[in-house]
Amino acid sequence: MRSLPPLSIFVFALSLLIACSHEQDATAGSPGAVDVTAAWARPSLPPHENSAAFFVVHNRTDHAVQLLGASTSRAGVTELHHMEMDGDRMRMRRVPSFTIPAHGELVLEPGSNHLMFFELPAPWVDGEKVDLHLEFDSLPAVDVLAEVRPL
Ligand SMILES: [Cu+2]
Repeated sequence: MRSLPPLSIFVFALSLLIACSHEQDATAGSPGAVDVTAAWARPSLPPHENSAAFFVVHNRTDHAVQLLGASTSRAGVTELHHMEMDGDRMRMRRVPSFTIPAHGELVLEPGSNHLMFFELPAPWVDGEKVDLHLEFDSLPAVDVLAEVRPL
């Protein structure tokens, strides 16, 4: 039986390392029961500096999952918001959680569900990335990076 030459062991180890670091690609979220994709945020707007973030949560489990809360190092306050038409006005309200159905997805997008940020220590500008920490009821938290771009 032939043993592997050291180089191929090295290449194999390297490919494992690359696979692992790829899985930790923050913009794609952690692989597993819940995936977060397409995360982005709008630039903050003066004079009341605030912002909003949007993404899609995919639930790969057999049970409904609740998104209970979120935070970022870039804002003092993060809230879950829902926006809807009230007559001819758009109205925004805070909600305690979002539900991601079993084998379903939750879409956060402008004019609907979103994360809302207040008390920003510095403006959020086009092209930078903002860290988001998402907490779920029955699963480990997920960290993603949201790219800031215009609405
Ligand atoms: Cu809002």
